[in-house]
Amino acid sequence: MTDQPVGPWAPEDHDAPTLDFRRIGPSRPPSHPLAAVPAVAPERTVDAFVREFLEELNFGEGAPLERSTLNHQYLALARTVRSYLMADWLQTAARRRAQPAKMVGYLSAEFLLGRQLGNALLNSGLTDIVEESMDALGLDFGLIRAQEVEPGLGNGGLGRLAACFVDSLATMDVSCIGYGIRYDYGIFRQVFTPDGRQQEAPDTWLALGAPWEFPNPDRAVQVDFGGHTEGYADESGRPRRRWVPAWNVLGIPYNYMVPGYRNGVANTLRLWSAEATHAFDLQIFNSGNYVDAVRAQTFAENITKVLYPEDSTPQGRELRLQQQYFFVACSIKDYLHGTLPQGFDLTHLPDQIVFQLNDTHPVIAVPELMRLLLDEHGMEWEQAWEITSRCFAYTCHTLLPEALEVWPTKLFEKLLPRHLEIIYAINAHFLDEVRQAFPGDELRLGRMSIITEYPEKGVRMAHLATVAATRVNGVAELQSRLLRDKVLPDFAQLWPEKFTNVTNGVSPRRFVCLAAPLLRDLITETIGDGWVTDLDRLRELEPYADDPAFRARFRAVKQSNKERLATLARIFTKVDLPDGHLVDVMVKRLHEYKRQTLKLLHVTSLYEQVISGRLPIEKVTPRLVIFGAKAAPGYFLAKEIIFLINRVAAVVNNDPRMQGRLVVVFAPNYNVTLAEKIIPAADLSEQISLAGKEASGTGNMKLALNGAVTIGTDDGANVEIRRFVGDDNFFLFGMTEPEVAALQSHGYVPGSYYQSDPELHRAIDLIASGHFTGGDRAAAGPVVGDLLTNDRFLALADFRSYLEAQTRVEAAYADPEAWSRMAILNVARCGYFSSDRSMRDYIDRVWGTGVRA
Ligand code: 26Q
Repeated sequence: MTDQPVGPWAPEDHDAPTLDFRRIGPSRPPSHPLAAVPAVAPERTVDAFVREFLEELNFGEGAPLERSTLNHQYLALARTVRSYLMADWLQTAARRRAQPAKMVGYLSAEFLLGRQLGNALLNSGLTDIVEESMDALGLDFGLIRAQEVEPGLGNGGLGRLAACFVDSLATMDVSCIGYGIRYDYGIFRQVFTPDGRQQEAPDTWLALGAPWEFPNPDRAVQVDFGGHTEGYADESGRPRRRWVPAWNVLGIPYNYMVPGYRNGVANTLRLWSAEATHAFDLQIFNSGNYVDAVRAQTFAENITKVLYPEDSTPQGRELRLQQQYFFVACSIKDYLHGTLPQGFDLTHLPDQIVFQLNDTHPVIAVPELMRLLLDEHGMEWEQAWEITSRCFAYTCHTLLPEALEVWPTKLFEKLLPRHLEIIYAINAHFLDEVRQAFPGDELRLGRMSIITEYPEKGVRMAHLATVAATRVNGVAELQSRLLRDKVLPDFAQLWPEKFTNVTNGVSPRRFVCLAAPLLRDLITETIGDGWVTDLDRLRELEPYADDPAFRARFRAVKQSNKERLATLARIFTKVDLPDGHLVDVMVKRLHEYKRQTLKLLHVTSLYEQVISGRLPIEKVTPRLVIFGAKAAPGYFLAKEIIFLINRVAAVVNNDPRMQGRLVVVFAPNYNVTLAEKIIPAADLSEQISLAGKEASGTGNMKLALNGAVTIGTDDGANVEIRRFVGDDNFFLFGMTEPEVAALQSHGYVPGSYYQSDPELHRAIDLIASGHFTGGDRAAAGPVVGDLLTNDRFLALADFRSYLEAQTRVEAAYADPEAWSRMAILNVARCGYFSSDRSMRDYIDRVWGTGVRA
């Protein structure tokens, strides 16, 4: 058995035991008085909390306090906190049932949640009680919370954005359910080999227990795959089509609470896990081939086994398409059968729900909803399309053409034959509309078609999404404009009103309150605490930028955050961070377009200038450069770049001529947990992608909100950050997007920059000489070779401008008062970048009337 389970069996082949899923309650009125008491949270006192905690520890974990492990303590604490949130969750659900409003179904293949305990404590306001309780029990709260392994169910920006958005919707009391995938293994754990190469280890986030999830096997959903389609005549003799699937799996929902910030609200995040259906059990007994049958079980469970670690370069893998259909089919069925009232008239569906498509990953939801309406509810095409085309909105997170998903039709044919038929029919109707709007324009039809013929026949998921969606949005102003004018211009001409922008945002709860409690306290002592849910109020800090006393306190906070990071680095990576250095941070996925190599060239150049005697070491601004980045395991060049950064770090850090004034650290396994430690310590934020390539960026927002000043290109949301903070408080460099386009249209020759800029020449030569690779020139070959002959993202063209901007940074940093002023103004002026504001924009521009904030 390779890629098909043993079988075949159709769903109707077996008699699954009939379970009774009706919500029936007690069979007669309860006589006990307690039955009439609604669920209330336990008392919010230390005594009550200690009692609840010990009960969880003793009777939940089976561990007496004095024999309990840290993990027992963590699990018991998590469950105790969870029980305090439970009343909010039940009440929110009951309230939403009683007063239905249009709901948001946020469909995302990734939710990069980060640790849950701190967030639950912050939002419920229980932090102090818990600290006191643990203290009273002689337990170390810091150690206990460090036990938690974050659910790394996402790659990077897109997954974290989904987590920030559901946080904001709960805080704003908007009715929302997040739908996604419960991967057994999230994003890989990154370790470095002794010579500095990335190695991937499995992320076993479930191994020590998952106290935040509520499995709900009695709400399992069946998902079909494969088989064929056929025509038949229905009772009234109308010709219809139906899907005869070959195999199926079960989707088990796992629910997570999404608490709002101190507002008594808890929404739901529902992640799906694949299990074998009962067909597999029968197979075990009937086939006589027990071993094959058990392997079939594994086959089903493979679907949600692992998160694909590629971000931005999708590969046409069958399992990935299975994942996408699996979670989307589960979610739509769950919504229609589990959330909508029984007997609901589906013609009104668009008044009840809007499914937000987080990139193209969940776009199969479109043909799936069509299939349900056509094949299972017997609707005619026009009516089904009328409904479907009002239920979806699509967010595009990229500008790289190679990042747009195209699925080979032969894969669709094999896995989802009925969906492919429906996609063809959607395309035929759509192309008719294009023909009417632009008669005789055959080329346009080819450009716009949902089906492409080259390099092989495939389904362009972004086109399908755009055709079906009521709104298509980019994630920052520049990207939304380029999306409209360069990526999907034909669609924008046909439907200009569909296209809009919603600039990304980040949760101030997680990235300020949780990550930087000292900054939170300083802000709150200065302007009150209203800013936490109304981030524009950070503006009230502006006058304090000119107050020397406030600046001194701000610097003290930064210094503590640096010391906290140093402590962590000492414990976990056995690295001693220097004290008093400018902390220069570049944390994000590793990708050529983000240009970690440009930063590497900067570091190399500084070092080269010192060791060749052209730059006196006393003139070098003491600087700690922190990198954090995972490379997709199959992305060769990205992994070579990591290796080279690590080699350069090893040499630079240990060269006595540098006197410790330039220190380079590559923090392994950058994730949300680490972001929360690194970002608050940053002075300088590196946002140096090639203009026109980074859709938005969100790390740029987190860093600015934490008082790091940006050195950046005119790209993504940097454009808006600079507009808000002002030119004086932002180090701009590099070509603009039109300049990039012009240079590329003339034929970019990286070698010419190497030849004409001596500083660049020397830096590259030093790397190429093998200086950093123990004399091994070949080890530096891939990166150097690519830069000199290809340099797809024009790092060499922006090098000079970048170096000059770094010189301006150094001059500015030499004046602590002026620097603090810039940093404070960054905090004060970045309130716009709250994900609460993003959510208001989605409500106003995308989700339309009915979604209530
Ligand atoms: C698709 C198909 C197959 C395998 C993997 C994928 C895949 C997975 C993840 C494709 C893309 C991603 C992630 C993309 C992403 O994180 N994009 C970033 O989204 C952020 C939030 O909008 C932006 O701020 C970033 O600019 C953008 O790069």
